[in-house]
Amino acid sequence: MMEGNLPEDLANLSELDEKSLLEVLTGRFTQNLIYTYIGDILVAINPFKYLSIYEKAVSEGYKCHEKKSLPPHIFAVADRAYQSMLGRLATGPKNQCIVISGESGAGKTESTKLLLRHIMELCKANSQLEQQILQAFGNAQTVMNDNSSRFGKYIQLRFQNSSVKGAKINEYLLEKSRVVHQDEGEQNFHIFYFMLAGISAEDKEIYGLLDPTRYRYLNGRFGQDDIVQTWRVKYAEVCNAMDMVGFEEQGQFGVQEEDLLKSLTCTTSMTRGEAIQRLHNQQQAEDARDSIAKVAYGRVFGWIVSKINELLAPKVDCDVELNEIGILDIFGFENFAVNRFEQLCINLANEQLQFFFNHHIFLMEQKEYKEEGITWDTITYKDNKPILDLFLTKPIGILSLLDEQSAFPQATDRDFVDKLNSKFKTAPNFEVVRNHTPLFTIVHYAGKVQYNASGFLEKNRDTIPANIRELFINSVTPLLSVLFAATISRTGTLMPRRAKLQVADDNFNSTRKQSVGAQFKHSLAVLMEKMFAAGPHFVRCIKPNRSKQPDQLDSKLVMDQLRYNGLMETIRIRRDGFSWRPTFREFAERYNILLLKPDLPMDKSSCMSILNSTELSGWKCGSSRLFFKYWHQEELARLLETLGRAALVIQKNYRARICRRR
Ligand code: AD9
Ligand code: MG
Repeated sequence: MMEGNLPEDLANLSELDEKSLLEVLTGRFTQNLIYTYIGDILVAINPFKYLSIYEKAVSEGYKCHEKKSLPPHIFAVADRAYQSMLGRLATGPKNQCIVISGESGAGKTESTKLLLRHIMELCKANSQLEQQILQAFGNAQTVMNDNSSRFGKYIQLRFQNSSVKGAKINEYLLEKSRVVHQDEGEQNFHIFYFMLAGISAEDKEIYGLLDPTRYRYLNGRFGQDDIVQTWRVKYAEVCNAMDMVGFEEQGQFGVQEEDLLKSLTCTTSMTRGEAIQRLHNQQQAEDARDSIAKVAYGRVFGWIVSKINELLAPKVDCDVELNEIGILDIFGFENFAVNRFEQLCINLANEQLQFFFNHHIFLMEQKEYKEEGITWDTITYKDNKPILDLFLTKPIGILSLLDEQSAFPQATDRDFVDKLNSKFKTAPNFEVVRNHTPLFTIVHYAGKVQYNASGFLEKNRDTIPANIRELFINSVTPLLSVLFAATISRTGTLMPRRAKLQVADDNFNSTRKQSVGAQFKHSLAVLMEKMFAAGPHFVRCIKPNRSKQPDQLDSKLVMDQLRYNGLMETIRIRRDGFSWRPTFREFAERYNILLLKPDLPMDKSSCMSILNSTELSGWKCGSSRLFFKYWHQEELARLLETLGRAALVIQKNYRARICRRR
């Protein structure tokens, strides 16, 4: 379908160059057509304004529809994932994953919400409440996005046949440091502002809360009246959502004042069985204060996620087979004035996603053309594997070197950067920065980022001083006590703390655990394994301008994103390539019904008979599998449907005849 001369599917562009690509996207954007396909991939440009395309009447249309019959839409992606999970569309795995990528502020979280909403409508369930709670605690205003996700999440929706039975949320790497420090133009997590604006005078008294401008963690700043009013409403909404979801009031967070004071002002260390207390200097006391705040917030967030997971857990017999649609919404690629350990992890996650995309779209596909003897002009793409290796290779990747340095109590961030410089000075994606501050640069797929390594070792270790842990365990607030006596597993459930290794260090009496980098690397690997086993759907979000304004498209900014996303190459491969490649067996099993011969052998000749009985053209045959364009799937689905309808008519007529005879 065409809108003027603006194709809805870029794979139909007759002239393929950057200029015409940009022209089409810009033209569509100015007409509020923010969605465009590249074959089965959806490109979404953030409109930064309300559009009526999400209203109920519209979403109704995108239920079990054929892709070509309606304009491109995020609802169509949801519908496609759902139909694929039910095995209605094509051969392939039942489990599906929807991967949403794009830089910070490009619209990933909004897309996630819309996908969830539509899938819930498709299976006639409802639930957006969990999202509201998580966003209040896990999102914050940054210079790039007023509602930036400061954690990554993979939402797994679990289905029994066509109905949703439950869900599970995996969270990744909450940016805890934001609790105690925010750079210029940034804020703390939303919940602090909502709470201070919305809490009743009575509760304020009970919790001993002060005037918001007196809090160092809010940089002594609060909002103007109108925004405070919005926060007040949000607070009521979050409280309401928590009630509805089933959170019980947990009472006041409380620890013994005297113990708190002690853990803030001195370290206790064990030397030859004797407890020795040493007074902190001011810096140490401030660090202790910050680490208490970070650790408490992190634990509470983990607890909220685990609580939500308990509430959302599927309530089915354990032998029931559940299928899954996963939606991945992580923090987008970031490049700030100062980039810290958090940015390094965030950008690594984005590298991993880009690799996942490349692997599916370019690598696998072209490998199969070669193996199966299909004539093909190779499309080159920007392979980011070397950057991933730079981070992840053992034992000399950036994360391994960081762990190595973190294990030395005396090592400094400078030592870490010196190590990087000496190992990677000739690596193509690494640049040495000669500076007094420990800086280094990585050339990411999405651009160069300079990192400031100050604080890297500490953040990677993320140790809780033992006296602080004790303090929380002895807390009079049952929740805090439970959170610190137990540990929250990576899957989000509370587990008893495993045997710990006590570090007998005179200065730092703490428990040793896996580093943050190692944990993150592990959870990324688990996630990737899950995603590689599922049928993927891609949404590529594009940010039209940096000023978060509607109706403005900065051509250079958009072009940069199209380039580093590899969208030109994607269009080429979707235009010329074959994105659906079932084996002979997979194809014959599913479509032999078209010949009305269910007992056909599952081989090449049966496939040929089936295909020759249709009017499908443009497909190819390899040595063990067939090669189809993305739209062939829908044509075949339509043939099956016509056949199904015909069968129903025959059945009905047959029954009517029998009845008449009786
Ligand atoms: V980050 O990596 O979490 O910092 P996201 O998640 O990519 O980022 P987000 O979805 O939060 O970005 O979008 C940023 C803002 O753009 C939202 O708060 C909305 O104000 C706006 N937005 C995004 N998508 C839409 C949309 N489809 N319609 C209207 C939108 N506004
Ligand atoms: Mg987000």
